Amino acid sequence: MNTVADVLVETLQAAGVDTVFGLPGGENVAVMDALRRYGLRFVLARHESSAVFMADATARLTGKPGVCLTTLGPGAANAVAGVAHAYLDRAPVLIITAQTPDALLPDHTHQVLDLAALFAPITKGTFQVQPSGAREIVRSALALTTNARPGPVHLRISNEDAAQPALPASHQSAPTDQLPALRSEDLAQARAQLAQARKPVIVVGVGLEPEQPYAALRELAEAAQAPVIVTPKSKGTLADNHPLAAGVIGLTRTDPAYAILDEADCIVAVGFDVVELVKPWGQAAPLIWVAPWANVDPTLPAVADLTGPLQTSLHQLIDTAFATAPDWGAARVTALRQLLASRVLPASSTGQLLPQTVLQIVRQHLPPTAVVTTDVGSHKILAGLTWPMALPNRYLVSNGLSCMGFALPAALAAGLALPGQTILCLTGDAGLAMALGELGLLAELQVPVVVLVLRDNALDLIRSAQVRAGKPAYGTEFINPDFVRIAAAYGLDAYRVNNAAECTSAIQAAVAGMRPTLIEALIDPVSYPTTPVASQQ
Ligand SMILES: Cc1ncc(C[n+]2csc(CCOP(=O)(O)OP(=O)(O)O)c2C)c(N)n1
Ligand SMILES: [Mg+2]
Repeated sequence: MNTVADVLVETLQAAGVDTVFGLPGGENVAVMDALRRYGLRFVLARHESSAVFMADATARLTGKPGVCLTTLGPGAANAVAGVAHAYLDRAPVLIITAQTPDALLPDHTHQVLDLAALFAPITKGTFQVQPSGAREIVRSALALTTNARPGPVHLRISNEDAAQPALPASHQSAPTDQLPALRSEDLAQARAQLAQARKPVIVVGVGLEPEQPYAALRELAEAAQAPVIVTPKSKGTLADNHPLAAGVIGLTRTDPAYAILDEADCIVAVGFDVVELVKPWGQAAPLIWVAPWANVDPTLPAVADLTGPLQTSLHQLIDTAFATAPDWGAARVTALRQLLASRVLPASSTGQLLPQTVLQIVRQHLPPTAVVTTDVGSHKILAGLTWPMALPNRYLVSNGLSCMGFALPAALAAGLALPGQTILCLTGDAGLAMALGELGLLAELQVPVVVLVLRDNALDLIRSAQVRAGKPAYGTEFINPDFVRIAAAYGLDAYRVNNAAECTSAIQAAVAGMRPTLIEALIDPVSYPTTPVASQQ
């Protein structure tokens, strides 16, 4: 008879899961052995939150739920940042932890934490897997990760229960979110609003995955002549060289694309989630809500809620009789682009590379299909605002939570999900330090990840906040190790670059070699968009 562990793994396999990321403890032995026997790949992360980031990246790139595993108390606690990321970045991730057997409680307290309470605020649900109804609970937990607004779901299972024979359910299994149906009055209202708009704008967010209605979205934008504004997580939805691609919001309070959004007289929000914005949503223009989940948590004031599959809703809007002003659309986007192109970067006083120069050189040598992952800090804001994406769903970032330590594990998972694809992992020096152990996993996996660390010996974004507040830098500068020697010790190719020529040859070698490579770029952060301008200090 199949054990609970067998049933758990069979159910994952039936859902198309072939890889589990994690870091096991002694209480996971039965589940680990089932993973081995059923032939699932187990990827041993060096930190539990890395495993969750990897599960998220896998989910985004494969369209199937990502799965990770940790032990009880300490492993689960270490996974919290990752799970919180999955929660606020709307990632369909199943997190399986061990737990102390019920029979030992309450007298046994070693490593015992209330895991349901720990995960309740940062998951869509947390459930115990027991012999009775094991298959049903795993199946419905997996379904819950992707249902309506995606997010993480937690399963806990003791080693003792995992080794028991699985039994059919004697009780109702976990509920899934229900999606309200598209209402014809909302549709009519949306079309009427769009038909009278002179300056429509489409705002796109994280919710396009996994449905990927990119073509329908482009059709609607072109039919309406509506500029398309994306969030960091939806960069590339419309190729950045498309005449209607108006840029990104969600990085700073003054992202340039707000200039266009603020002029809109009708906003179509497609898979949009304000969790990505650093400032509260305050747009006065009438809003049409188009998403595969209900307009709740928080509810945006909307004239129409089109809730349901995106493709269906978008197609219903395309044949509206639009009345867009001739000087709107591509003309308005061109004007914004010209304004941004006319801005002059400050020069480096140290003679070091500007981050803009590094990114430009690296971009020139990367294949257009490359996946880009970024960490969190000044470098993320620069890349989010300026890195052009030609393809959708190739730009991975922690933005709802904005959690440091994301970029490297996400890049590793991308390397596994898309074999043979070059991956750029753009990270700050502090963010890399948080995930440094994963260089060991990179060396093991031998996926063609280029780790580009922008070394400024600072938590630059936080130091900038101090300077902007009129305070001196304090607790935000640090001494870095020699990243090149560390990478070399892991067996990776590694380069330090201090000028454009060195940067060019390093990225050329990394891309040609298709081997894991670290490039340490010594940069002057003076030109970051977040660096306070001297006259304003
Ligand atoms: C886990 C986590 N801790 C702290 C922060 C707050 N934080 C945001 S950016 C930043 C600085 C990151 O420094 P670095 O990785 O060097 O990037 P830089 O800003 O220098 O480009 C910090 C501490 C965070 N977002 N995530
Ligand atoms: Mg830094």
